[in-house]
Amino acid sequence: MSRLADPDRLRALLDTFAALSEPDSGPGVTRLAYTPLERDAHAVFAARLADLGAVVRTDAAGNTLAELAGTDPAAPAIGTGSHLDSVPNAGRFDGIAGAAAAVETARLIREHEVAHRHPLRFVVFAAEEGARFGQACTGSRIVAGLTGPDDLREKRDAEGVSLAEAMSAVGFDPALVGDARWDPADWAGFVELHIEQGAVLESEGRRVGVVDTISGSTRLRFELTGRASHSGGTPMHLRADAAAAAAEIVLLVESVATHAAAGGTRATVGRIDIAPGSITTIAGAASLWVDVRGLDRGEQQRAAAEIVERAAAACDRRGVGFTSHPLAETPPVPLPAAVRDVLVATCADLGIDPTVLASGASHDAQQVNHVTPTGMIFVPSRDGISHDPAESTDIDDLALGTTVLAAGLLRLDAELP
Ligand code: HGY
Ligand code: MN
Ligand code: MN
Repeated sequence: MSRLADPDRLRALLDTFAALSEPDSGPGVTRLAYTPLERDAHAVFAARLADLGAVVRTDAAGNTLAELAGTDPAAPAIGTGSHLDSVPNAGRFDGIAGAAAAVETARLIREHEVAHRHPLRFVVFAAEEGARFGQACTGSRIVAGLTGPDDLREKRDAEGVSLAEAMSAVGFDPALVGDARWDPADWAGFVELHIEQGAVLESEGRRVGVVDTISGSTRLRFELTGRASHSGGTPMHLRADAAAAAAEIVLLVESVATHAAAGGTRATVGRIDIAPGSITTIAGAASLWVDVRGLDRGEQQRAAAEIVERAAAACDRRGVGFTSHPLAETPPVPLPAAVRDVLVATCADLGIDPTVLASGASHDAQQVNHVTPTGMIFVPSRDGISHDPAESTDIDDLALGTTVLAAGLLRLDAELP
């Protein structure tokens, strides 16, 4: 299959997905997990694959799977895909790039009538982003057996809607998600294409990356209870200021990660809620959401524990109440060399010199790897920006990455049992 993936088709499909965004939600794309818009995006994906002759189904978790039969119906499947939900005010490429690449790969294989022994499955996972409920990769965690009905009731969004209620609202019964679990015997391998969401490829002048490890993440919510009182009448030494405590915690989170022993530890407070939020009232309450990432599991957990310990001490010193609430815990995942090496060799066949690198972001691939050997292809993110409307990837780079994906799947088809 000599022809490169078609940039114009990829651009048109990206535009179609990007148009599915919450009205009046501000700049960029807002298509949150388990919303009607996410379902609309899955419907577009399903229709494109059905037009190519794939057999399409939606599972009990809301994941969409499209299958092109291979020459050996008894063979396990090889898959590719990503996600179509977004963070608020996201860019046009996170997740969408991998879904569009999957559609284009299916098209190339069908148009060129390329024979393949294994069934090929093209998948978009539901609810990959943790932005709404805290837990990332819900759809892929469900297929990996890592999230079950009980987990879905406890996780809630900012409006208090549980994951289970959100699933029900778009037609899925959370009690049945066990039906979506994948059988490892039914799979031979999986590859996800994704934008890098960092600046390593761009800084090295490389157009394709192959991922060797995917960061883990520990996510926490801190609740601070101070004493709301008059900002003029209350002397500085008589305060229990929840906002000041929150500010101190933001800086200690940054400090812990900056001084972490093992490289690859990153920690962020991306959201703070302050109450009552009045210019003339000392904050009586604050909530902080903390995201600790790591390439070394022990260091990730150590950094998270140090953050909790130092945050509690800071609040104690200020007379501010402190509670810590775990939201999600995912270990870093080294991806199997067998798939990684096939992707590197595929790049070599195509005259591409890839960078092998770690992923700072989490991905569905790290959950799928619990079921079947999984690999990841990265395409560059301009200026390393992601989770922002300015997120951008050169469409020719996406086309090149898609060509590596298609060729890589076919090489896996030839090499896997
Ligand atoms: O949060 C992440 O790393 C990914 O974008 N879900
Ligand atoms: Mn993503
Ligand atoms: Mn993301």
